[in-house]
Amino acid sequence: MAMDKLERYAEILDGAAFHACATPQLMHTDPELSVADAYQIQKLSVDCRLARGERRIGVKMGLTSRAKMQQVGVEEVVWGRLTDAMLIEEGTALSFARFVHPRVEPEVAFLMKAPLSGKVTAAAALAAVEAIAPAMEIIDSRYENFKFALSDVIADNASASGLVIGSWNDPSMDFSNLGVILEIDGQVLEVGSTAAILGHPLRSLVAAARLVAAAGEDIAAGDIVMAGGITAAPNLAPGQTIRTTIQGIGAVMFQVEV
Ligand code: OOG
Ligand code: MG
Repeated sequence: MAMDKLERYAEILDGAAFHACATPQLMHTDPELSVADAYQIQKLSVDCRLARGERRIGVKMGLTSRAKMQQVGVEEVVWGRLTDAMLIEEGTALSFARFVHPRVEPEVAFLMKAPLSGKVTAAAALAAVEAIAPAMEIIDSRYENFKFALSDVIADNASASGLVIGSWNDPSMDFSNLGVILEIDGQVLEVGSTAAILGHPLRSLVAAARLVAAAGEDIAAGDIVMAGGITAAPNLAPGQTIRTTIQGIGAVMFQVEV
């Protein structure tokens, strides 16, 4: 696809995120939009954020669990880019107005102490991890009705919008199969296990190293890597208090302003 068209799509998606205003799916006008073009659009749209002064802080993996794939009807693992503007301080109240139609996902976050790139083993991936934390991602598709196909969601930076990270833990514990609870206003809405993430959250990190390298970039020391949603993602609404608890590694919470 010609560069000017990729740039135009990137600007449309960046504008939709910036103004919290939904836009039609790219694949409605361009049914042939390839995955490679979609990742180019993603990069160009995140470049718009960087040009406004945002800083890259890591990457997110998406659609790494059955529950997530089934919820959105896309059966491929995807990745996206995270910036500091997406970071939400634990325990803070966030304004609903900055989102189009946000959803929340219980996740595991990795903090990297060494770079990771290309085809790596799970042991090598683990050796590059400084710490793991319970986390939540706020996803907010920029497409109307939260509907998209594979290339759409890739171009839209895998719906990346916000992330909240709890306390960091030593990664030497076995975190392959920890119980996960997502509560909204004290009611348990979703339960799951870290094993829902490709069988083991480390597999998501292995996949991240490969996919990010394929795009000519690296996971760096100090980066955050979000491993992907463990359960289906419920809708957020004003006034809610959201908490995710992961067995053995702690809890993380935030509120949505009334
Ligand atoms: C795509 C992003 C999915 C995850 O953790 O699976 C994702 C979406 O559902 O909008 O972030
Ligand atoms: Mg996610």
